[in-house]
Amino acid sequence: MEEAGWLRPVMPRTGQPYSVMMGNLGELGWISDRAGYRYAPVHPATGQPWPAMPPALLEIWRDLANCAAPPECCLVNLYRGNARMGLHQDRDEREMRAPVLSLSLGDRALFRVGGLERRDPTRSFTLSSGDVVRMGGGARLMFHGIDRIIPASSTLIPGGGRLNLTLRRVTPYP
Ligand code: MD3
Ligand code: FE
Repeated sequence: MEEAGWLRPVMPRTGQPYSVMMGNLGELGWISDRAGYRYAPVHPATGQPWPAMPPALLEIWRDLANCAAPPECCLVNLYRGNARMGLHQDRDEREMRAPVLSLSLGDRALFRVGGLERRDPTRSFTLSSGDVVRMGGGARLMFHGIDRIIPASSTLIPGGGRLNLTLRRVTPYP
């Protein structure tokens, strides 16, 4: 993951930094800057392509995604300390028939899922190391977020924290 080039993106317009560090693997990486959110084939700071998608991740997608096309992006989020992710939808992908598959590693997280509207009621779950979440079909556009990480709840990651790997298909397939 070192080559994935950790960056702490900033939010569109405000330039407010995220508390999560991000990196990408695969053909396309998800990035956020003052101009907006988008998928880009190269790292914004270095201009270099993202590292290739590891075969092990393609295999997990093949086994669990139930999708006719391979993923193009693995967004890697690193949560340390008080990092969190506000309630949002994943809607920058152009292929909404494909699910989003998320793998959790390291410290446990309090995960919140709502409905298709921001104001819908939410439910909370704990995500533990090794958990895989598949959001497809009617769940693909549900609002979701990470309220907090439970510190030192795993020893998997050197230095502590939580890694979330999110596999996504971005471009339409036939
Ligand atoms: C529910 N990541 O990168 S993963 C993200 O743990 C993101 O880092 C969180 O939300 C994390 O966009 C949550 C679980 C997840 C991923 C995608 C979803 C839940 C989802 C898409 C729709 C609904
Ligand atoms: Fe998300």
